[in-house]
Amino acid sequence: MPESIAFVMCTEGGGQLEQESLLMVKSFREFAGSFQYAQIYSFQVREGNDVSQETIDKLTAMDVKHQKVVLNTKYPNYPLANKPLLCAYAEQVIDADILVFLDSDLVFFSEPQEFRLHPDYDVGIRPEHHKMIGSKGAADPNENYWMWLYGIAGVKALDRFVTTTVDQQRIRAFWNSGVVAVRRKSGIFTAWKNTIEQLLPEGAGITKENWYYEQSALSATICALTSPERVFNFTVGYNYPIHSHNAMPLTERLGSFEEIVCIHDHLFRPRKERYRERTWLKTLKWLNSFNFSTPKYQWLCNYLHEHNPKPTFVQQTFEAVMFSPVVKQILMSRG
Ligand SMILES: [Mn+2]
Repeated sequence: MPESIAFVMCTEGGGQLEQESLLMVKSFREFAGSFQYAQIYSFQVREGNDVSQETIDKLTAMDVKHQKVVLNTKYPNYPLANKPLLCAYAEQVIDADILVFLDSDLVFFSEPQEFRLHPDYDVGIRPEHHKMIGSKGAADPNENYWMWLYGIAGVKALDRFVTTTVDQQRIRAFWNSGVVAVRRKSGIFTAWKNTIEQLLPEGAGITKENWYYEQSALSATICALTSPERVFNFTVGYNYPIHSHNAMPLTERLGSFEEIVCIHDHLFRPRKERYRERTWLKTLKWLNSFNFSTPKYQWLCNYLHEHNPKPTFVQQTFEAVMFSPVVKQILMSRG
């Protein structure tokens, strides 16, 4: 019998997350092939920022089971804790062999076959895109943090490294938590919760220092619970950092949405300067060596056009200049 698989996501109101969740699910139901009808669970895990009834109705219409379960009581001002707390809960209550956590800011374009983890693997994941707080080893300024974290998570073997997908740095295993598949019985999600609860003092708010705790805690937890050969590295089309497409080495770059399984980016995030071009349009218009004429590219553009405010006159004028072939050429060649 094939192993059962369920998908888990987090939805909150009060920002872009609702819109992101709706697009993610819409694209999943449209393009995820044999997973198209798979069970998707959405949770709101903090008080406040309730998901609107309109969004709940839309999620329900797409066969998503949405629930409010207040799990994040210790860190009401640290939204990133939602993820490990929710994943641990899902691991306890959802009866499936494989659980896949999906960030809301993903868009799917084809069947994510690699989510069906081979029995040889306990977890499927992608390396982080950029080094950021990562450590290259003993001489790295971030090394102290990782040694402290390893002590908390119980990491014994210190020889686990990955190469970041965009800036290509060899660093201590640091994976991106936007797309994570786990074999439920391995207990990785529950252990992740334990790690973050030891790392983060109750009541902590988000700071520059603790911004990556959630993701590094997952990485250390995976290192503590698995041997290297039990971790499956998803191929490049998974969790594709579309905003960094132009900065990626050619070996990691893909040329169209037809080749990509899912992209990862905040396409609904507004720019601070509202008179400037729209974020999503800039992301999608400036992709180097990318096929803009495929049906999937059109599908995404149409969806975003429809679900974003109409451009103001100033934006429209600005965009006409920014995205004109000549200006685009000049700006893109400067990176
Ligand atoms: Mn994300």
